[in-house]
Amino acid sequence: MCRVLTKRQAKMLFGDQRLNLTEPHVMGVINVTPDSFSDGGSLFASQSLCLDAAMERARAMVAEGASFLDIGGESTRPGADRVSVQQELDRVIPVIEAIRASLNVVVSVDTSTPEVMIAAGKAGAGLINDVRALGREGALQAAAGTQLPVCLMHMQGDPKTMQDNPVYDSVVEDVSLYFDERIKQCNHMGIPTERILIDPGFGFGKTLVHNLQLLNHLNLLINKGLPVLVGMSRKSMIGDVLNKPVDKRLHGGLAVSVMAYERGARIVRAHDVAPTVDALRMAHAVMMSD
Ligand code: 8Y4
Repeated sequence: MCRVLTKRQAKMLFGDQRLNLTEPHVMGVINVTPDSFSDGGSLFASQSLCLDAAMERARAMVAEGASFLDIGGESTRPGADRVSVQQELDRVIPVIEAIRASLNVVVSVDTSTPEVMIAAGKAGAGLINDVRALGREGALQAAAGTQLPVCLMHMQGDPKTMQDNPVYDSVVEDVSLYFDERIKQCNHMGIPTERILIDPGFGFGKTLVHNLQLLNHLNLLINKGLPVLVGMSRKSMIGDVLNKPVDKRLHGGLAVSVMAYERGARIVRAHDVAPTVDALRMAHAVMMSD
């Protein structure tokens, strides 16, 4: 059998929940940003967070088989409004608390803000998901203090300008070397490798070709022996190949999610939980046979 994670790495503790990472897991996306373009801000009523709507979506995603729910209060969309720390806390913390009070799921907090990481940890989050890979001032220390696992995502540049002509020598090699550096920094600041997941960051400072190469050669990141998370759901890499708008990208997203799983990714971040769970369960059944 070809293992992508050692036996010790196969089980990972997310707060108080232990997950078996030899099996595929789906992370459902719950945006609590009024400018979110994936849900048209439907979780909001006049700028103020509608907790009931967020909880309804959370319950549905858990029923559909999500292992994680990713709660984000700061949009990374180019040109999105900057939110204050207090605003991000106000959006995200009540949702984390409500999910923890009523649902059996790992709460992932999608944040780059040290204060939010700390508050989310206290509210019961089980994973810190940072698209800036703990790059903000104080983020490494804050994440280390929570004792939670962290997902380090690769991004070239910043959300405002990252898609203006991104260039790499070799995108796969560059991303791989970036993680080696970040993992060293994390270890130095008290985050052990056993608590780190990595994510190539599809669409974050990458052209279509960069995204396709990263997926095709995902093995090179898998080889580091750390759990790999991927997020391609509804992204432009699907839209650009299929020439379809954001609401018609599900089937393309399922195809690339299965490809990522087959190459060794174990957590798939997705908006459409039920179909993604089915696709990965089917792929898993095939891969377990011999
Ligand atoms: C339609 C809907 C088109 C959403 C694009 C998008 C990732 C992530 C995001 C990812 C990890 C997004 C927070 C971008 N993407 N975290 N976050 N990995 N770990 N765009 O790929 O969903 S937000």
